[in-house]
Amino acid sequence: MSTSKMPYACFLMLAVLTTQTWACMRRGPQDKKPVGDGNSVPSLPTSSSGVSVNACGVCGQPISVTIIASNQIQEPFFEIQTAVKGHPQRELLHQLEVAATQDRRFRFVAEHFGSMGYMINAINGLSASTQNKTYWRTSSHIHVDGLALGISSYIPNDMEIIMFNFTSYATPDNH
Ligand code: B12
Repeated sequence: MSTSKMPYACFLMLAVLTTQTWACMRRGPQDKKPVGDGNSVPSLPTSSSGVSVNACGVCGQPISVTIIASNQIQEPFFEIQTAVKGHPQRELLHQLEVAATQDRRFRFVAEHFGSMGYMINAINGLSASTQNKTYWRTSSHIHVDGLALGISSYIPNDMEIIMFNFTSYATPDNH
């Protein structure tokens, strides 16, 4: 290499080294850091492939919802309630996960059905039954006739009261 080209080559090498060092500084600490504190929208972490992703997926402003699960049709009857406060607005499934973490009675079992996502099969140990024609009907104080979407698709509004009522569909109107 001619001596006249040496400064350009040195400058290029310096630029490459500096960029790589910055990239390492950006990626190193964040890859190990837990994402968010559960109460706030997390900052953009970096995935293992180096692409910036929002760990929360599609989510909005913090909202509060009340979740009630009620069984009044077979013993032992119960009604449980919890307030999920200040979590990002997103699909009901996520609010339900928080409810289950806050209160063990909200532990639930769900089955996945392709593009419709999850259907709730059991809450607080009480399972739906095809034999008895029972299921966990979902509704809210806004949608009193029942949610038209499942828990993987429905996005609650702030201050919405979501209800899971253990219901019989033995009578045709109860879907
Ligand atoms: C029968 C039926 C039910 C029965 C299923 C039990 C049974 N053993 O029959 C019961 C009454 C339990 C039910 C419940 C609900 N259902 Co329903 N159901 C149907 C219906 C009429 C037929 C499904 C079927 O038998 N397909 C044929 C079989 C061979 O296919 P399959 O994949 O095995 O069917 C299963 C799934 O569809 C699943 N399933 C039924 N409903 C739902 C709802 C969701 C969100 C999921 C993930 C799965 C699921 O149960 C079926 C039997 O195992 C469809 C409408 C339709 N024509 O498809 C609505 C339908 C699937 N249901 C619907 C809804 C909204 C609900 C509820 C959320 C209603 C509510 N507000 O509570 C709840 C689920 C709540 C929960 N616990 O999570 C919507 C789903 C819309 C969407 N894209 O999310 C549909 C498309 C009706 C509609 N047009 O609004 N449902």
